[in-house]
Amino acid sequence: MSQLKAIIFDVDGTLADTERDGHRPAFNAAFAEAQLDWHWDIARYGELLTVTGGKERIRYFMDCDAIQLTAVTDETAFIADLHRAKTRHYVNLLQTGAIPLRSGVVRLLREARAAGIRLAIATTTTPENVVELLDHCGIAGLRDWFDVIAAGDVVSAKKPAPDIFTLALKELGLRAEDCVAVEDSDNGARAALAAGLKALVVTVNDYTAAQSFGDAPLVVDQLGEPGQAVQVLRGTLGAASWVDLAVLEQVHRQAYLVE
Ligand code: XBP
Ligand code: MG
Repeated sequence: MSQLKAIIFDVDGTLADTERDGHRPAFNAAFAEAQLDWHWDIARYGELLTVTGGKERIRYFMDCDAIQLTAVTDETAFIADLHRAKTRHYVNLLQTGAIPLRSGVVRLLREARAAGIRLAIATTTTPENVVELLDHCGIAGLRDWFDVIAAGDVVSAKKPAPDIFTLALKELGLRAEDCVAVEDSDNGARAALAAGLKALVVTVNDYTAAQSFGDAPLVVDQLGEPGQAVQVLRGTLGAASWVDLAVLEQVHRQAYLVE
């Protein structure tokens, strides 16, 4: 078993609660701008989150509702244009600083850096969404804390396929057993596990709390902070009261013990 060398974070739902009040309104703004009478309410968006990736999610919605736009000759180009508008709306929102990082994220990132543990990102979302989130969350230079940002269409198969985690590992120059992954969703957990990242911590949110997360050894409601009680849904924090670096090291040790 090797030492823990890096932590690979998902972004949406993990670093920040971006979906309900970030991506969702940005999709709706793009639909309105394109004069489509589509509106994704909170519940419908939760169903659509089954599919990762914004362009893939739009196509899935059109398929589910059997939507055929007679004026559209090239559906792929239409979806790409609509998605570009969505990204513009989403980035505009991020630039207002409206989306904070989740509880415990900055604390854990700082602990990891202090211990010489490297940081990486493996996400489905569009790369500019990641840097704009990191640049506008109130921590100067945060994007530079990450050695690797693997994001979006650089892989052909999005989560739950392992590809984005495999790419992050390759760019880190590390093996799965050198790392811990932090995710928030079943799709993300399945992707991490399929890439061999058995040391996996899941921090759920309202959209994902009832999902299953494969064999993820630790599932909590948040990373937590001093004074904020963490609810443990699976596994144990040991003597800790929130998810600190020692907890990640424990998850890592346990995951790669010889069976
Ligand atoms: C995140 C996503 C993303 C965002 C939208 O999945 O599914 O698609 O909802 O981003 P994960 P884009 O957290 O599992 O990586 O619209 O930029 O694709
Ligand atoms: Mg996620």
